[in-house]
Amino acid sequence: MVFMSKPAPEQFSFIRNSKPTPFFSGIPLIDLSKPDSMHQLVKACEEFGFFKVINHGVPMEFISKLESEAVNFFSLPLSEKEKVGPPCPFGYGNKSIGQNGDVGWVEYLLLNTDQESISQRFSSVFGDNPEKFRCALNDYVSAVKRMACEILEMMADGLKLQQRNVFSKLLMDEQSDSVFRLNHYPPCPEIESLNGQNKIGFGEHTDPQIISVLRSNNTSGLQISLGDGSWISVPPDQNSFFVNVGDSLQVMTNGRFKSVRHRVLTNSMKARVSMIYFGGPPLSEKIAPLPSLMKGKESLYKEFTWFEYKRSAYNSRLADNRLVLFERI
Ligand code: GA4
Repeated sequence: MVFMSKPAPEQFSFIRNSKPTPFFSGIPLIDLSKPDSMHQLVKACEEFGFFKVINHGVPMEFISKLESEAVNFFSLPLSEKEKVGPPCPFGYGNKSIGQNGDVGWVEYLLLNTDQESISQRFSSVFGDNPEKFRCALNDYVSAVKRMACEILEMMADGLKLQQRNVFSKLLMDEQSDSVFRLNHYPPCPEIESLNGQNKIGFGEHTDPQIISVLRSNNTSGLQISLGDGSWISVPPDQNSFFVNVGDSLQVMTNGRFKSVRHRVLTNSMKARVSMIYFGGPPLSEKIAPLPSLMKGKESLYKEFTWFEYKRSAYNSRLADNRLVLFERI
């Protein structure tokens, strides 16, 4: 049983949707066991900034252990969960997203990927065995990070970059500013009574980091924007991962890869649980288009450090276009 206090309905956004958006069958599928999929990977990042990954090498055991830890946590009474909130910047959050007034039909845990801080802060809610949660998180994050680095290296190969670790080294750096997020979207039964309008679980946005790797249970909800105002629903697949290009990778590729706008709609029947690794660079890292990708073209962006971009992003509203401030006019 999950406890969420009833929110005021007028706080939430709705999507006018007389017919449910059909599932889109054209989402690029990348088989990591095939080295030649690097070209498909580049095409997917150019066209959608989004793709699905199979044969990913992350043990199913790691995935199910962390999922069950997450489900246990979200099943605790609200008062218990709030002991590890608010998420400033890490911890439990409920409906409120970020610091600037965004809300969604979601509760979540935001964590840094530095394992030390986790065990101390979470011992109160993980009872006599906070180690179990810490281990599940550590196994999962290490395996997903490895996969993210492999994908980034395949991208570099596909882009014919000399240094195949040009992107992955930013995640591998000890100072990498990566974030991990566990989301729980409780079923939202009011859906029926709102004339076909869906309540927003997590509002539309792009991710500021380099790459995001998402795994969810088999409940639908994720949608990606095609950039022309239309949204497509991503069929859930609990055995695969979904990968997004983030704003920083869009900048490093001088706009060739697209940071995809995405959102999550609520489901009337089933809870959705997702876990997302956001791979970010060290705070002091300078982010700018790679010279070899400019091919005589002008840089579309001003150079910035990840610290500067992150500060600006965290001062923005979820749906804002955060890169505009860093575009060259
Ligand atoms: C989007 C990607 C990640 O979930 C996140 C989010 C962060 C938060 O939830 O605190 C932000 C959002 C995300 C971008 C704009 C700001 C900051 C909420 C928000 C309104 C953890 C991140 O790094 O940026």
